[in-house]
Order: sequence, then structure tokens, then C-alpha cells
Amino acid sequence: MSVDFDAVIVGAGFGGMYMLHRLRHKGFTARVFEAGSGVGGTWYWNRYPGARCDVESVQYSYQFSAELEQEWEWTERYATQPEILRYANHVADRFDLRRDIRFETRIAAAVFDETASLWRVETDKGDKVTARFVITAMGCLSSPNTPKIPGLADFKGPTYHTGNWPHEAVDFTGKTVGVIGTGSSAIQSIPIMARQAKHLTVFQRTANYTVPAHNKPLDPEYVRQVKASYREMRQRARTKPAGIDFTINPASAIATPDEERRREFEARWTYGGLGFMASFSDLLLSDESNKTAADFVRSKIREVVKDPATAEALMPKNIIGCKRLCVDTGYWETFNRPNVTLVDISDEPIERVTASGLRAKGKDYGFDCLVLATGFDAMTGALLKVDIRGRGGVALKDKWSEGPKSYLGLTVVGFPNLFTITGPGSPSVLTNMLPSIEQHVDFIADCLETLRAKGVSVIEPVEEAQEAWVGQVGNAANITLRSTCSSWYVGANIPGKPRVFMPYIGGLPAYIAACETVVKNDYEGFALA
Ligand code: N01
Repeated sequence: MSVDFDAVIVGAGFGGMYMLHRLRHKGFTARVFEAGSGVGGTWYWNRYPGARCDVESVQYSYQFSAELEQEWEWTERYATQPEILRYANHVADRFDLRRDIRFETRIAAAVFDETASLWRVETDKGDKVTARFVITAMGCLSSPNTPKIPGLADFKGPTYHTGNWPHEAVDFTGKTVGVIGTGSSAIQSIPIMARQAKHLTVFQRTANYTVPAHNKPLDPEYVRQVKASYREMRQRARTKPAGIDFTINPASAIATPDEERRREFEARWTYGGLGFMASFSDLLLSDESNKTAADFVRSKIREVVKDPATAEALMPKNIIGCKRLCVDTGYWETFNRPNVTLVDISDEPIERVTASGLRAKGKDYGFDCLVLATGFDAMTGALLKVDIRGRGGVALKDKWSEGPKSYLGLTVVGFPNLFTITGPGSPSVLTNMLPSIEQHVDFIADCLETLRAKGVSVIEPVEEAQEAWVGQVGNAANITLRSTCSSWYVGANIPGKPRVFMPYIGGLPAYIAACETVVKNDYEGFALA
């Protein structure tokens, strides 16, 4: 039976674009469907003020093309959202990707036809296409979470969600603004909104840890050096658990004398960025070691924030790094501004949103604009919005009703020829996304090529292999402190979501090794038909 495409790819972010490029080069036909009107995924939607990547730009970039690496000029240590979006557009143009992308089109349903061994895909525009393979590249943090706070629809002013920000600039000058949430998106946007707004009120349910970015323009000499040694840097990054080239101090924090420990934290703090968590090797393994890092950050808050009550409220009480660490520019300092108020709602949820603001802890707060910096239904949210049905018409959302189960975070029993780029059960959000995306795309493209060479039309993981992998993902999570707190990693931010630590925390090198073993052993763990 003829099919329209070898593959349908869902999403034109960094995953979908590279997948299309790789498949084309191997002589496969593919069609990408993208909900937005342009490429870029996360960087297309997250246009809130101050949005930038918390991985350094020279590392948060594709490595599949040496020419692309050499010709693209990053201008800042941490690239802004507009710069990353320009990069995504440059990639789309340079590799002539747009002709195979249908924009402003969402996949509504994808159903596996067992008789014909193909996927029947339907879009919200009424397109119906068939494909041998469906490859999702929908991002891990792409389904915005709008909490069900009573009265949200009653608010008369504009409401913005950081994860779905308008394309035209939003100017808060002279406006009073309320912000709900203090995660990464809030921590990046609050300092900028505070500089514009007449007054900014921040509603904080959980105080968060953040380290300074110390962002700066990139020195041309540094860029020259990076460009001259990109391969070595990428290779080093592949040996690091997070796929980021920074030095991990092998020492234990608690076993290090106080003075020396403080020096190490201070040096990392002064350098800035996520490498703070690599100050010592056991910060996410030992409560005592973790507390030394948490105390250090709390001491910094105390130093910066002038009002002792505000400083106390801003001090995170939980484990540092358990929720994703944030990287900021001037976050704590913002709370010294006379036009910024922090409202601690840790002990009582917001009662309701009203026409002119919101009511919390028995008090009414008024503002002109409301910003929801309330995060995402992470890792599974976007996938499960699509009606994906595998063998026997079973829906993925039913299959995953007790939490996602996958083989390698890439494939699911009962869903033949479906691949999930950076899916749950893979390192994804715990790593630098770009190398993780490229590794998945390469795995999938090589797999499709092997299947074609063997004359195999269907690939599907076997139950035992999937169970074993799910076991490994769970065991790895249980060793670290990361699985112990209420974070989006475990789905705790979405009421009713099963509580499962979703990403694989064993590190990128171990994960790559596992994938390589599977391939070396002739796609061990998969049934080929
Ligand atoms: O979302 P979040 P985010 N009432 O879930 C609060 C990546 N990212 O968009 O902690 C009151 O972290 C919620 O409170 P609590 C990065 O991986 C990367 O900021 O659940 N408050 C929390 O404070 C990041 O981790 C960059 O108690 C409510 C906030 O909203 C991930 O995206 C930049 C509430 C949500 O924080 C998500 O970050 C930005 C309610 N009903 C984001 N519901 C980079 O730099 C939720 N909250 C690459």
C-alpha cells in the first residue's frame, strides 16, 4: 500500500528541524506539522521579557554541521530568545527546511493502522496523511499550565502566560502588574517587568534557588578559540552527565573543610550559571552536602535583600537543585525596589482572581495586568494532547494513565513506528537539550536506514525491554535527591498527574552507551517485523 510520507514529524523546533534534515539526507520523505507560524519551538512561544537560555550559547547550538558552527556568531554568553529564534530561522533557511513544513497546523490525531502497518495522521486543518513513521518533536516544556484558580476568566485586564507570550512587545510602563509564580520564567522576567511597571506584585508559592548568570557580550577572541576547537569542546561535553562542558569537582561538599568549601562555592557563584551545582559531586546525593550549597545561596539572599522579612520569605527551604536551578540577572536585587512587593502564598492558595486583581490570604490586590508564570505540563503534556492510538486502538493517554513508560524514552510498547524525541525516560530536560536532541535524531535516522536496508517495515519495543528500562529510570532517580521534592520533573505541578520521575537521570554518557549497545546488538529490545 502506498503511503504519503516515510515520516510525519510533529513540531518544527530544534528537534523537528534536525529530524527533517537528517531524513532528507538519507533519502526519506517527510512532512513536518507545526502549530506556530514559524520555526523555533520553545523559542517561538516563550517571548516573555528577559527570556534567554541558561546554557551558554556556544554550547546550546547544533553540532551536526561544522559550517553552521563556523558561520554563526553568538553575541552574548547566554543568548536571548530573539537571538536563538534568529538562529533557528537561519538553520531553516540554510538547510532549505521550510518547503516541507506546514505551519499553523496542529496534529489532532495519529492512529496506527495495523493492517497496512502505517500511521493515519489528521490535522486540525482537516489534512489526512499517511506515514510509515510518526516522530514527535514537541518539546518537553511546551504545553503551558494555566492553573485552575477560581475567577481567572473574570479578570478585566490583559492576562499573559510566559509560555505563550504575544508576538508584539508588551509594554508595562506605567502599569500595575501581578505575577503568579517564581520559577525560571518568572525569575528571568521579573527584573525587567519591575523596571517598566509602576508597581509589580509577585505571588510566590515556593521560594526558588537562583544563581547569577553574569551574562556578558562574547569576547571575539574567546569566540575564535571556541570555533577553532569546537570538536574537542563537544566531545568533552558528551562525557559530562548534563552534556555541558563544565568542570565537575569530584570532592564531597561535606567532607571538604568549611573555608575551602566556601571558596569553591564563591568561585562558582562569581563565574555564574548552572555550573554552581558542579561545585561538588555529591550535592544531589547527600542531604548534608546539599544543605551546604543551600545555606550558601541563602546567605547571598541575606546579603542582597535589604528588608529582613522579604529576605526571609525569599529563602528557599527545600533542597537546592531538586527543582530545576534558575539562572538570573538581578533577581534578588529587584526586591529592594520600592515598586516591588512580594506576597508569600506558601501557606494558603490564592482565593480567587477578581475583575481588578486577586484575593489572597483575605486581602485584595489590584493590578492592571496579570502575568501567569506558572510553567508547563512537562514532558507528557504536549504528547497527550494529541489523540495518539497504537495497536488495538489503545490511546497513549490510557497507556500512560499511571505515568509514562517507554523504552529508552524513544519508543513505546503497543505503538509501532512511533518515536518520541527527548521523550519521558530519556535524559532530555536534565541535559543540554541540543546535544540530546541530536543524539535522538541520529539514533532514529540510523534506525530507519537500517530497517530499510533489512526490508523491515515495523519496529516496536518488547515489553521486557521496556520494563527493564523503566526500572533503570526509576532506580537512577531513587539514588538522587532530585526525585524527593514536588517539582514538574515528577508531575507535581499538575493536579491529578501521576507522580513519576519522568526524565532519565543516569547522565548523558550512560544513556548514549545504552543506546549504542542496543544498536550494536542489532536493535536489542525491539521486535522487527
Ligand atoms: O515554570 P515552573 P517556569 N498558584 O514550573 C507557580 C525551563 N525554562 O516556566 O513551585 C500559585 O518552574 C509555581 O509554584 P510551585 C526550565 O527548565 C528554562 O518558570 O509549584 N503559584 C512556580 O513558582 C524551567 O524549570 C529557561 O509552588 C503557582 C511557578 O508557578 C521550566 O522551563 C527559562 C500555581 C512555575 O514555575 C519551567 O519554568 C524559563 C498556582 N496555582 C524556563 N501554579 C531557560 O533559561 C503554579 N505556580 C532555558
